[in-house]
Amino acid sequence: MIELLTAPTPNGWKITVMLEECGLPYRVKWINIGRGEQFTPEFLAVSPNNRIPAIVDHGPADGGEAVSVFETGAILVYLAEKSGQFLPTDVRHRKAVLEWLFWQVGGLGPMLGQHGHFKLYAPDRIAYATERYRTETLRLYGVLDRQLAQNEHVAGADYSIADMACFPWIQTYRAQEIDLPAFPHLKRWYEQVKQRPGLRRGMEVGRDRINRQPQADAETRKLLFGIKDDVQ
Ligand SMILES: N[C@@H](CCC(=O)N[C@@H](CS)C(=O)NCC(=O)O)C(=O)O
Repeated sequence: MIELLTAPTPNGWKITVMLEECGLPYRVKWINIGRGEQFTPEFLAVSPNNRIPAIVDHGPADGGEAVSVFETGAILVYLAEKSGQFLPTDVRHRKAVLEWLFWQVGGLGPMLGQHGHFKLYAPDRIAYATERYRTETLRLYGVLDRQLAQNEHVAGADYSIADMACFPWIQTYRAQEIDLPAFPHLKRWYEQVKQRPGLRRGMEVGRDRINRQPQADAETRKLLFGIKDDVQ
């Protein structure tokens, strides 16, 4: 059994999508990041970077004691290897999936995260920061659009953990005020993979728990954004 420590956010949904797609049994332990549960010693023992998601595999392949994994890229690779799905084993296709997976965790996620932060949550509107991250977001959309003009899926012909890493972030396009139809190949892919039953189930996990206004609460602002309201 896989124990998933998570919250309903794009990074969390990468893993619920993979767990639904690959069919490994799992149970969810919710971590309320707006209340600081990512800083408890129990959570830090499995996720020392105090970020969700993380997993604990209580039935690892070697039959030994439970294995914990943090960082979505590492979790996706771990689950792909455990289930034997969504990460090809031949050298060329495997390296393509890893390239796009690392591109997502090192670029698409962090840049869209910063764009969303300055656009939606920052206490002051800082035009330079918003514009800088918007420009980078649009550049990354363009990179993905060109890749999907040549390939059915993010890392080539087959659906893989690279698609699962990208989808929950692209799904934020409305909040980020990105014109998806301006990226026709990306839009084609988005509409196509959105039909997958496993992906749909994974994206539904925790929907009723979403905090749509994290900036509205002083304690959450302090915990998530480091904003201390008493300091000017
Ligand atoms: N690089 C990390 C990013 C994870 C991440 O940023 N998680 C956010 C939620 S989407 C989080 O846990 N935030 C809690 C905090 O900032 O204290 C990964 O890919 O796992």
